[in-house]
Amino acid sequence: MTSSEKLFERAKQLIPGGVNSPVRAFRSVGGAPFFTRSAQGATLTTADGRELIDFVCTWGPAIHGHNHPRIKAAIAAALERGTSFGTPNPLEVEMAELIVKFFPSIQKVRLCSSGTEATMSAIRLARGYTKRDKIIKFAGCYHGHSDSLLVAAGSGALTHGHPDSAGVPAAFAQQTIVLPYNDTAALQAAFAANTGQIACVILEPYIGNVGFIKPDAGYLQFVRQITAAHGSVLIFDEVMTGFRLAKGGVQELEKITPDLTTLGKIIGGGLPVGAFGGRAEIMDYLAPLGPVYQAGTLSGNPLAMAAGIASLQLLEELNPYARLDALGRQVVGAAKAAAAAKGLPLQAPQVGSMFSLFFTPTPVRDMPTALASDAKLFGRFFHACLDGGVYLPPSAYEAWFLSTAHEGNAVARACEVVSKAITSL
Ligand code: HOZ
Repeated sequence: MTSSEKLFERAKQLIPGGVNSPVRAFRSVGGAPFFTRSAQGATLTTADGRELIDFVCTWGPAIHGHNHPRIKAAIAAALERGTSFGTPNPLEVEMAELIVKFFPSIQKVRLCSSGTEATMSAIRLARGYTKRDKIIKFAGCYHGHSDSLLVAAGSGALTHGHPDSAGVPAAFAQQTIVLPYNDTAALQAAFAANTGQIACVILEPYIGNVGFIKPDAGYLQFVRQITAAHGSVLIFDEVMTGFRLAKGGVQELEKITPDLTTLGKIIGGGLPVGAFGGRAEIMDYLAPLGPVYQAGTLSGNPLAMAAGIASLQLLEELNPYARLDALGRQVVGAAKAAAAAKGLPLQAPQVGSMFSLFFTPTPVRDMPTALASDAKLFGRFFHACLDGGVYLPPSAYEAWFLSTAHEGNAVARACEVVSKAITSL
C-alpha cells in the first residue's frame, strides 16, 4: 500500500468519504485521491513522493503558484503580531481599500471567512433590502453550500449526483427559481410570472462550476438591464473569477456594474476568506447599521488579510493577465491539436487562466450541454494525465486553473502530457 492509500484508509474511518470537501474525492473519475505533503510553485508533492503539475491551484486561490515567498513572508510577519484579535484590525481596512480600488461597483465591503458565507450573506442582504423572498439562480452555477443555493447546483453537488441536496427544506427551495443559463427568454418569463417578488438574481458571470462556460454575446448585459428594470439586486458571484480573469473580475471584462459582488479565494492568498460588497445604499442594511444580521469570529482574520493583501499587491505589480492568457491558450491549443489529430470531438472554452475540456461535439453553453459531454472518457483522460504527472480537477464538471508559476517548464511538460493522454484515449 502506498502512503496515500494508507492515509485514505485511515481517513475513511473517521471522515465521511475520507475527504473534507467532496470535490477532492475521485469517485466520479474512479480510484482514490492522493494526499499532498507539500506544494511549491506549479507542483504538488504527494505523500508518496510524486511530483505533479497542478491544474487545480487549490481550486483558484494560487494564482501566483503555491507557497509564493512574498505571501509566505506576509503571513510570517502577521503571525508575529498574533493570529486573531476579535477586534477590528488595520489589515482589514487595507484589504477593503484594495477591493474597492479594483472593483468600482463595490463602494462598501464586508469580509467573512469563505465564499459560501459571502454568497449566503449577499442573498440575505438582497432579501432584506428589497423586502422580497424569491431569488433566481441558474442551473449549474454553484454558490457555496447554503440552503437556498443548493438547488440545481454545480461543482461537487453535481459531480456526485446531488445537484438538489438532501436536507434543504422544500419551503426554502421553493423560494429559489432555477433557470437555464444563457437563456434570455426564460429570464424574461420568470420576471413576468413573479413581478415584484424577485429579491435578486445571482450568477457566476462566467460559470466555473459545471466546467468553464462563457456567456453568449449580450447575455450579461440583458441580465443587468432586466434586474434593474424590476428593482431586483444583481449579484455577481466572482469568488472564482474575481482578481483571476482581470483585477476587476468579469465585470471589468464585460463592463457591467452589478449591485453586489461576492469574492473569496485569491483575496485570501490561500487562507480562508470571503467578502461581499457593492452599492453603499444596500451594504448599509447590514448590522450594526441596518437590520440584516451577519457576523463571524474570524472575519477579517489578520493572517488571511496579510496573505490576501500580498497576493493582490503582487497582481497589481505584475499585471500578469496577458501572460496567464497565453498559458491558457497554450494548454487548450495543445489539447485541441491532439483531439483534432485523433478525430475526437472536443470543446475547450477558455478565458485567461480558467478553462475546461469537454469531450463533446456540441458547443457547451449551459448545464445540459455540459452534461452531454462524455464524463467516462474524461475519467480515462484524467487518469492518463495523472499517470503522466499532471493533476487535473477530478471531475468533468470543474474548471482548470493556471498560475504564473506554470510558465516555462511546467506548461511545456503539461502540454506534452495532455496531448499524449488525448492520443491514448
Ligand atoms: N468552487 C470550488 C470547486 N468548484 C469549491 C471547492 C470545494 O468545494 O472544496
